[in-house]
This record gives sequence, structure tokens and C-alpha cells, in this order.
Amino acid sequence: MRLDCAGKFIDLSQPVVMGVLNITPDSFSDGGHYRQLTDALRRAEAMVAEGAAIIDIGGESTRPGALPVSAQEELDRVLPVVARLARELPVPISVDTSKSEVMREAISAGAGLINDVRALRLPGALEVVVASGVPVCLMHMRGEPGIMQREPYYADVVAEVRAFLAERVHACEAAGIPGDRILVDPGFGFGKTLAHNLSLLRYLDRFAGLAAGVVVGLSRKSMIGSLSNAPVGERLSGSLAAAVIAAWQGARIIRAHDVRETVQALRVCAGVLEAD
Ligand code: 8Y4
Repeated sequence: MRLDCAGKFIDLSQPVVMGVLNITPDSFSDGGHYRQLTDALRRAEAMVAEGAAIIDIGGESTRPGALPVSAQEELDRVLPVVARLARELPVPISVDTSKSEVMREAISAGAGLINDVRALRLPGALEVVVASGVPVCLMHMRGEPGIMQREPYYADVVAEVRAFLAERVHACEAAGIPGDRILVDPGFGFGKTLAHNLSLLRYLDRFAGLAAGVVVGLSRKSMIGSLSNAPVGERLSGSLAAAVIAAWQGARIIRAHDVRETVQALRVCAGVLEAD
């Protein structure tokens, strides 16, 4: 159960943490490109020291209401960081993008995983991943970031998200991506109400058979805030609870901001899961 990410490996026999590396859009506001690059490297090295098995880098904001970013802008933001981190870190670099041009260049620069919130539905994306041989995370999103939280409706959210992901896994396999290189993610917060997010987490085990592994991103999200009344900077405890609930039901990659704490919580979870 090892995932080959361009020559670096992730062991999927136990839940692991994908550390979130945020890249600030305005590189000249606080010291320029060099400063941004060294800051990103320092933060990524710290996450690896805290036990992150993979680092996720994104140049397109997918927050509700975010404006679209051009491929060139995304490349300018992400590519130097990907190249540097892929060269210097012992863990794979995941790139959060939906654009085929960004995927192609990021993989050339050493990225080991494509994390696509649009599940390879944009033109050319599927073909780039097929040709590259790197694994992909297919995420479910209803709508687009600007409009996705406008009254999302599902008759059966678990069945519908599962059917979407099954169709995308099938499309990827038909195009030539082996199933053992495909991960799936129900996309918490992406076109879902609190009730939808809770149903997806409650029945997350139903996604386990779809592909090589289940990925979840719950860290600091609004569902944690809604349940706890905590502002975004005070959602660690709730995020850890959600991470453990996900891992208990078979999630193998947990995307998280607070790496050290999440790794510890997942080790407890894994210990109990492995008990006789
Ligand atoms: C506070 C902190 C409030 C974070 C909102 C957020 C996922 C993802 C994102 C996910 C996968 C986010 C790139 C949204 N979420 N990729 N990306 N799964 N695979 N919001 O759930 O973190 S960005």
C-alpha cells in the first residue's frame, strides 16, 4: 500500500497528514520573491519535522467567493516553490490546481501528486496526468467557488457524492490512470451545507472502496466553526476530532494546517484501529 509520487513514497497502510502550505498572492508586499521562497521552505521543513507525509501547495484560492486566477499567475506563484521544495524535501509535493498547464509545469518541476478540487474535469487535465504517471486526488465540488454555497441541494448527499467520484475514477481508469494511483475526496465545504458535511463525515466509510485511498480536508473549516462557535484561529480541537472521526472510518490522507497535533491524534487512532 505505497503510493509512488514521482519517486517519493507515501505509506497508505496508516493515516498520514498532508500539510497545507499557503502561498501569499502578493510577493512584493513583504520582502519579494526570495523572501517568499525561503519562508515557504522554512514552513515546509517545519511541517516535515512535525511528521507531515506530504506537503500541499496551492496558488488558486478556492474559498467561497474567490476570484479566478490566470494560469500564468498561478504558475508564477507556485512553480518556484514547487521546484525548490521538491528538490530539498524528503516528502512528496502535492500541487492544488485544476489547470492542465499548471499541472504539466508543476510535474516537470518535481511535483509528486496532483490535488484537483475539480477532479480533472477541465480541458487537458486528464491527459496531462495520464502522461505523467503521478497519482491524483479527485475531489467532489458542487458548482464553482463563487456560487457553490448558494443553497446547495442533494436528495442523498452521500450517494450523490459517491456516484460522482465513482464516475470520475472510471473516467480516469478508462483514460489510462491505474486505480492504485487514484485518491478520492468528498470535498468538505465545497457546495455543501453543515448537514451535508456531517452526513459525509458520518458515512465516510462508504467511500473507502472507490480507489487507492480517501483524502479529507476538514482542518479549520466552517463546519468546525458552526458546531463549536469558534473563530477560524481557534478550531484546532474540533479539527482534531474531525480528523480522528475520518481516520477511524478509513481516511488515509488528512489535509491539515496543524501538523504536529494532527499527527499525534492520528497515531492514537491508528494504534486503536490496529489492536487485536
Ligand atoms: C479555514 C481553513 C476555512 C481552510 C476554510 C478553509 C480541500 C482541498 C482545500 C479539501 C482537498 C480550505 C485545496 C479550502 N480544501 N483539497 N483544498 N480536500 N483534497 N478552506 O477538502 O482549506 S482549500
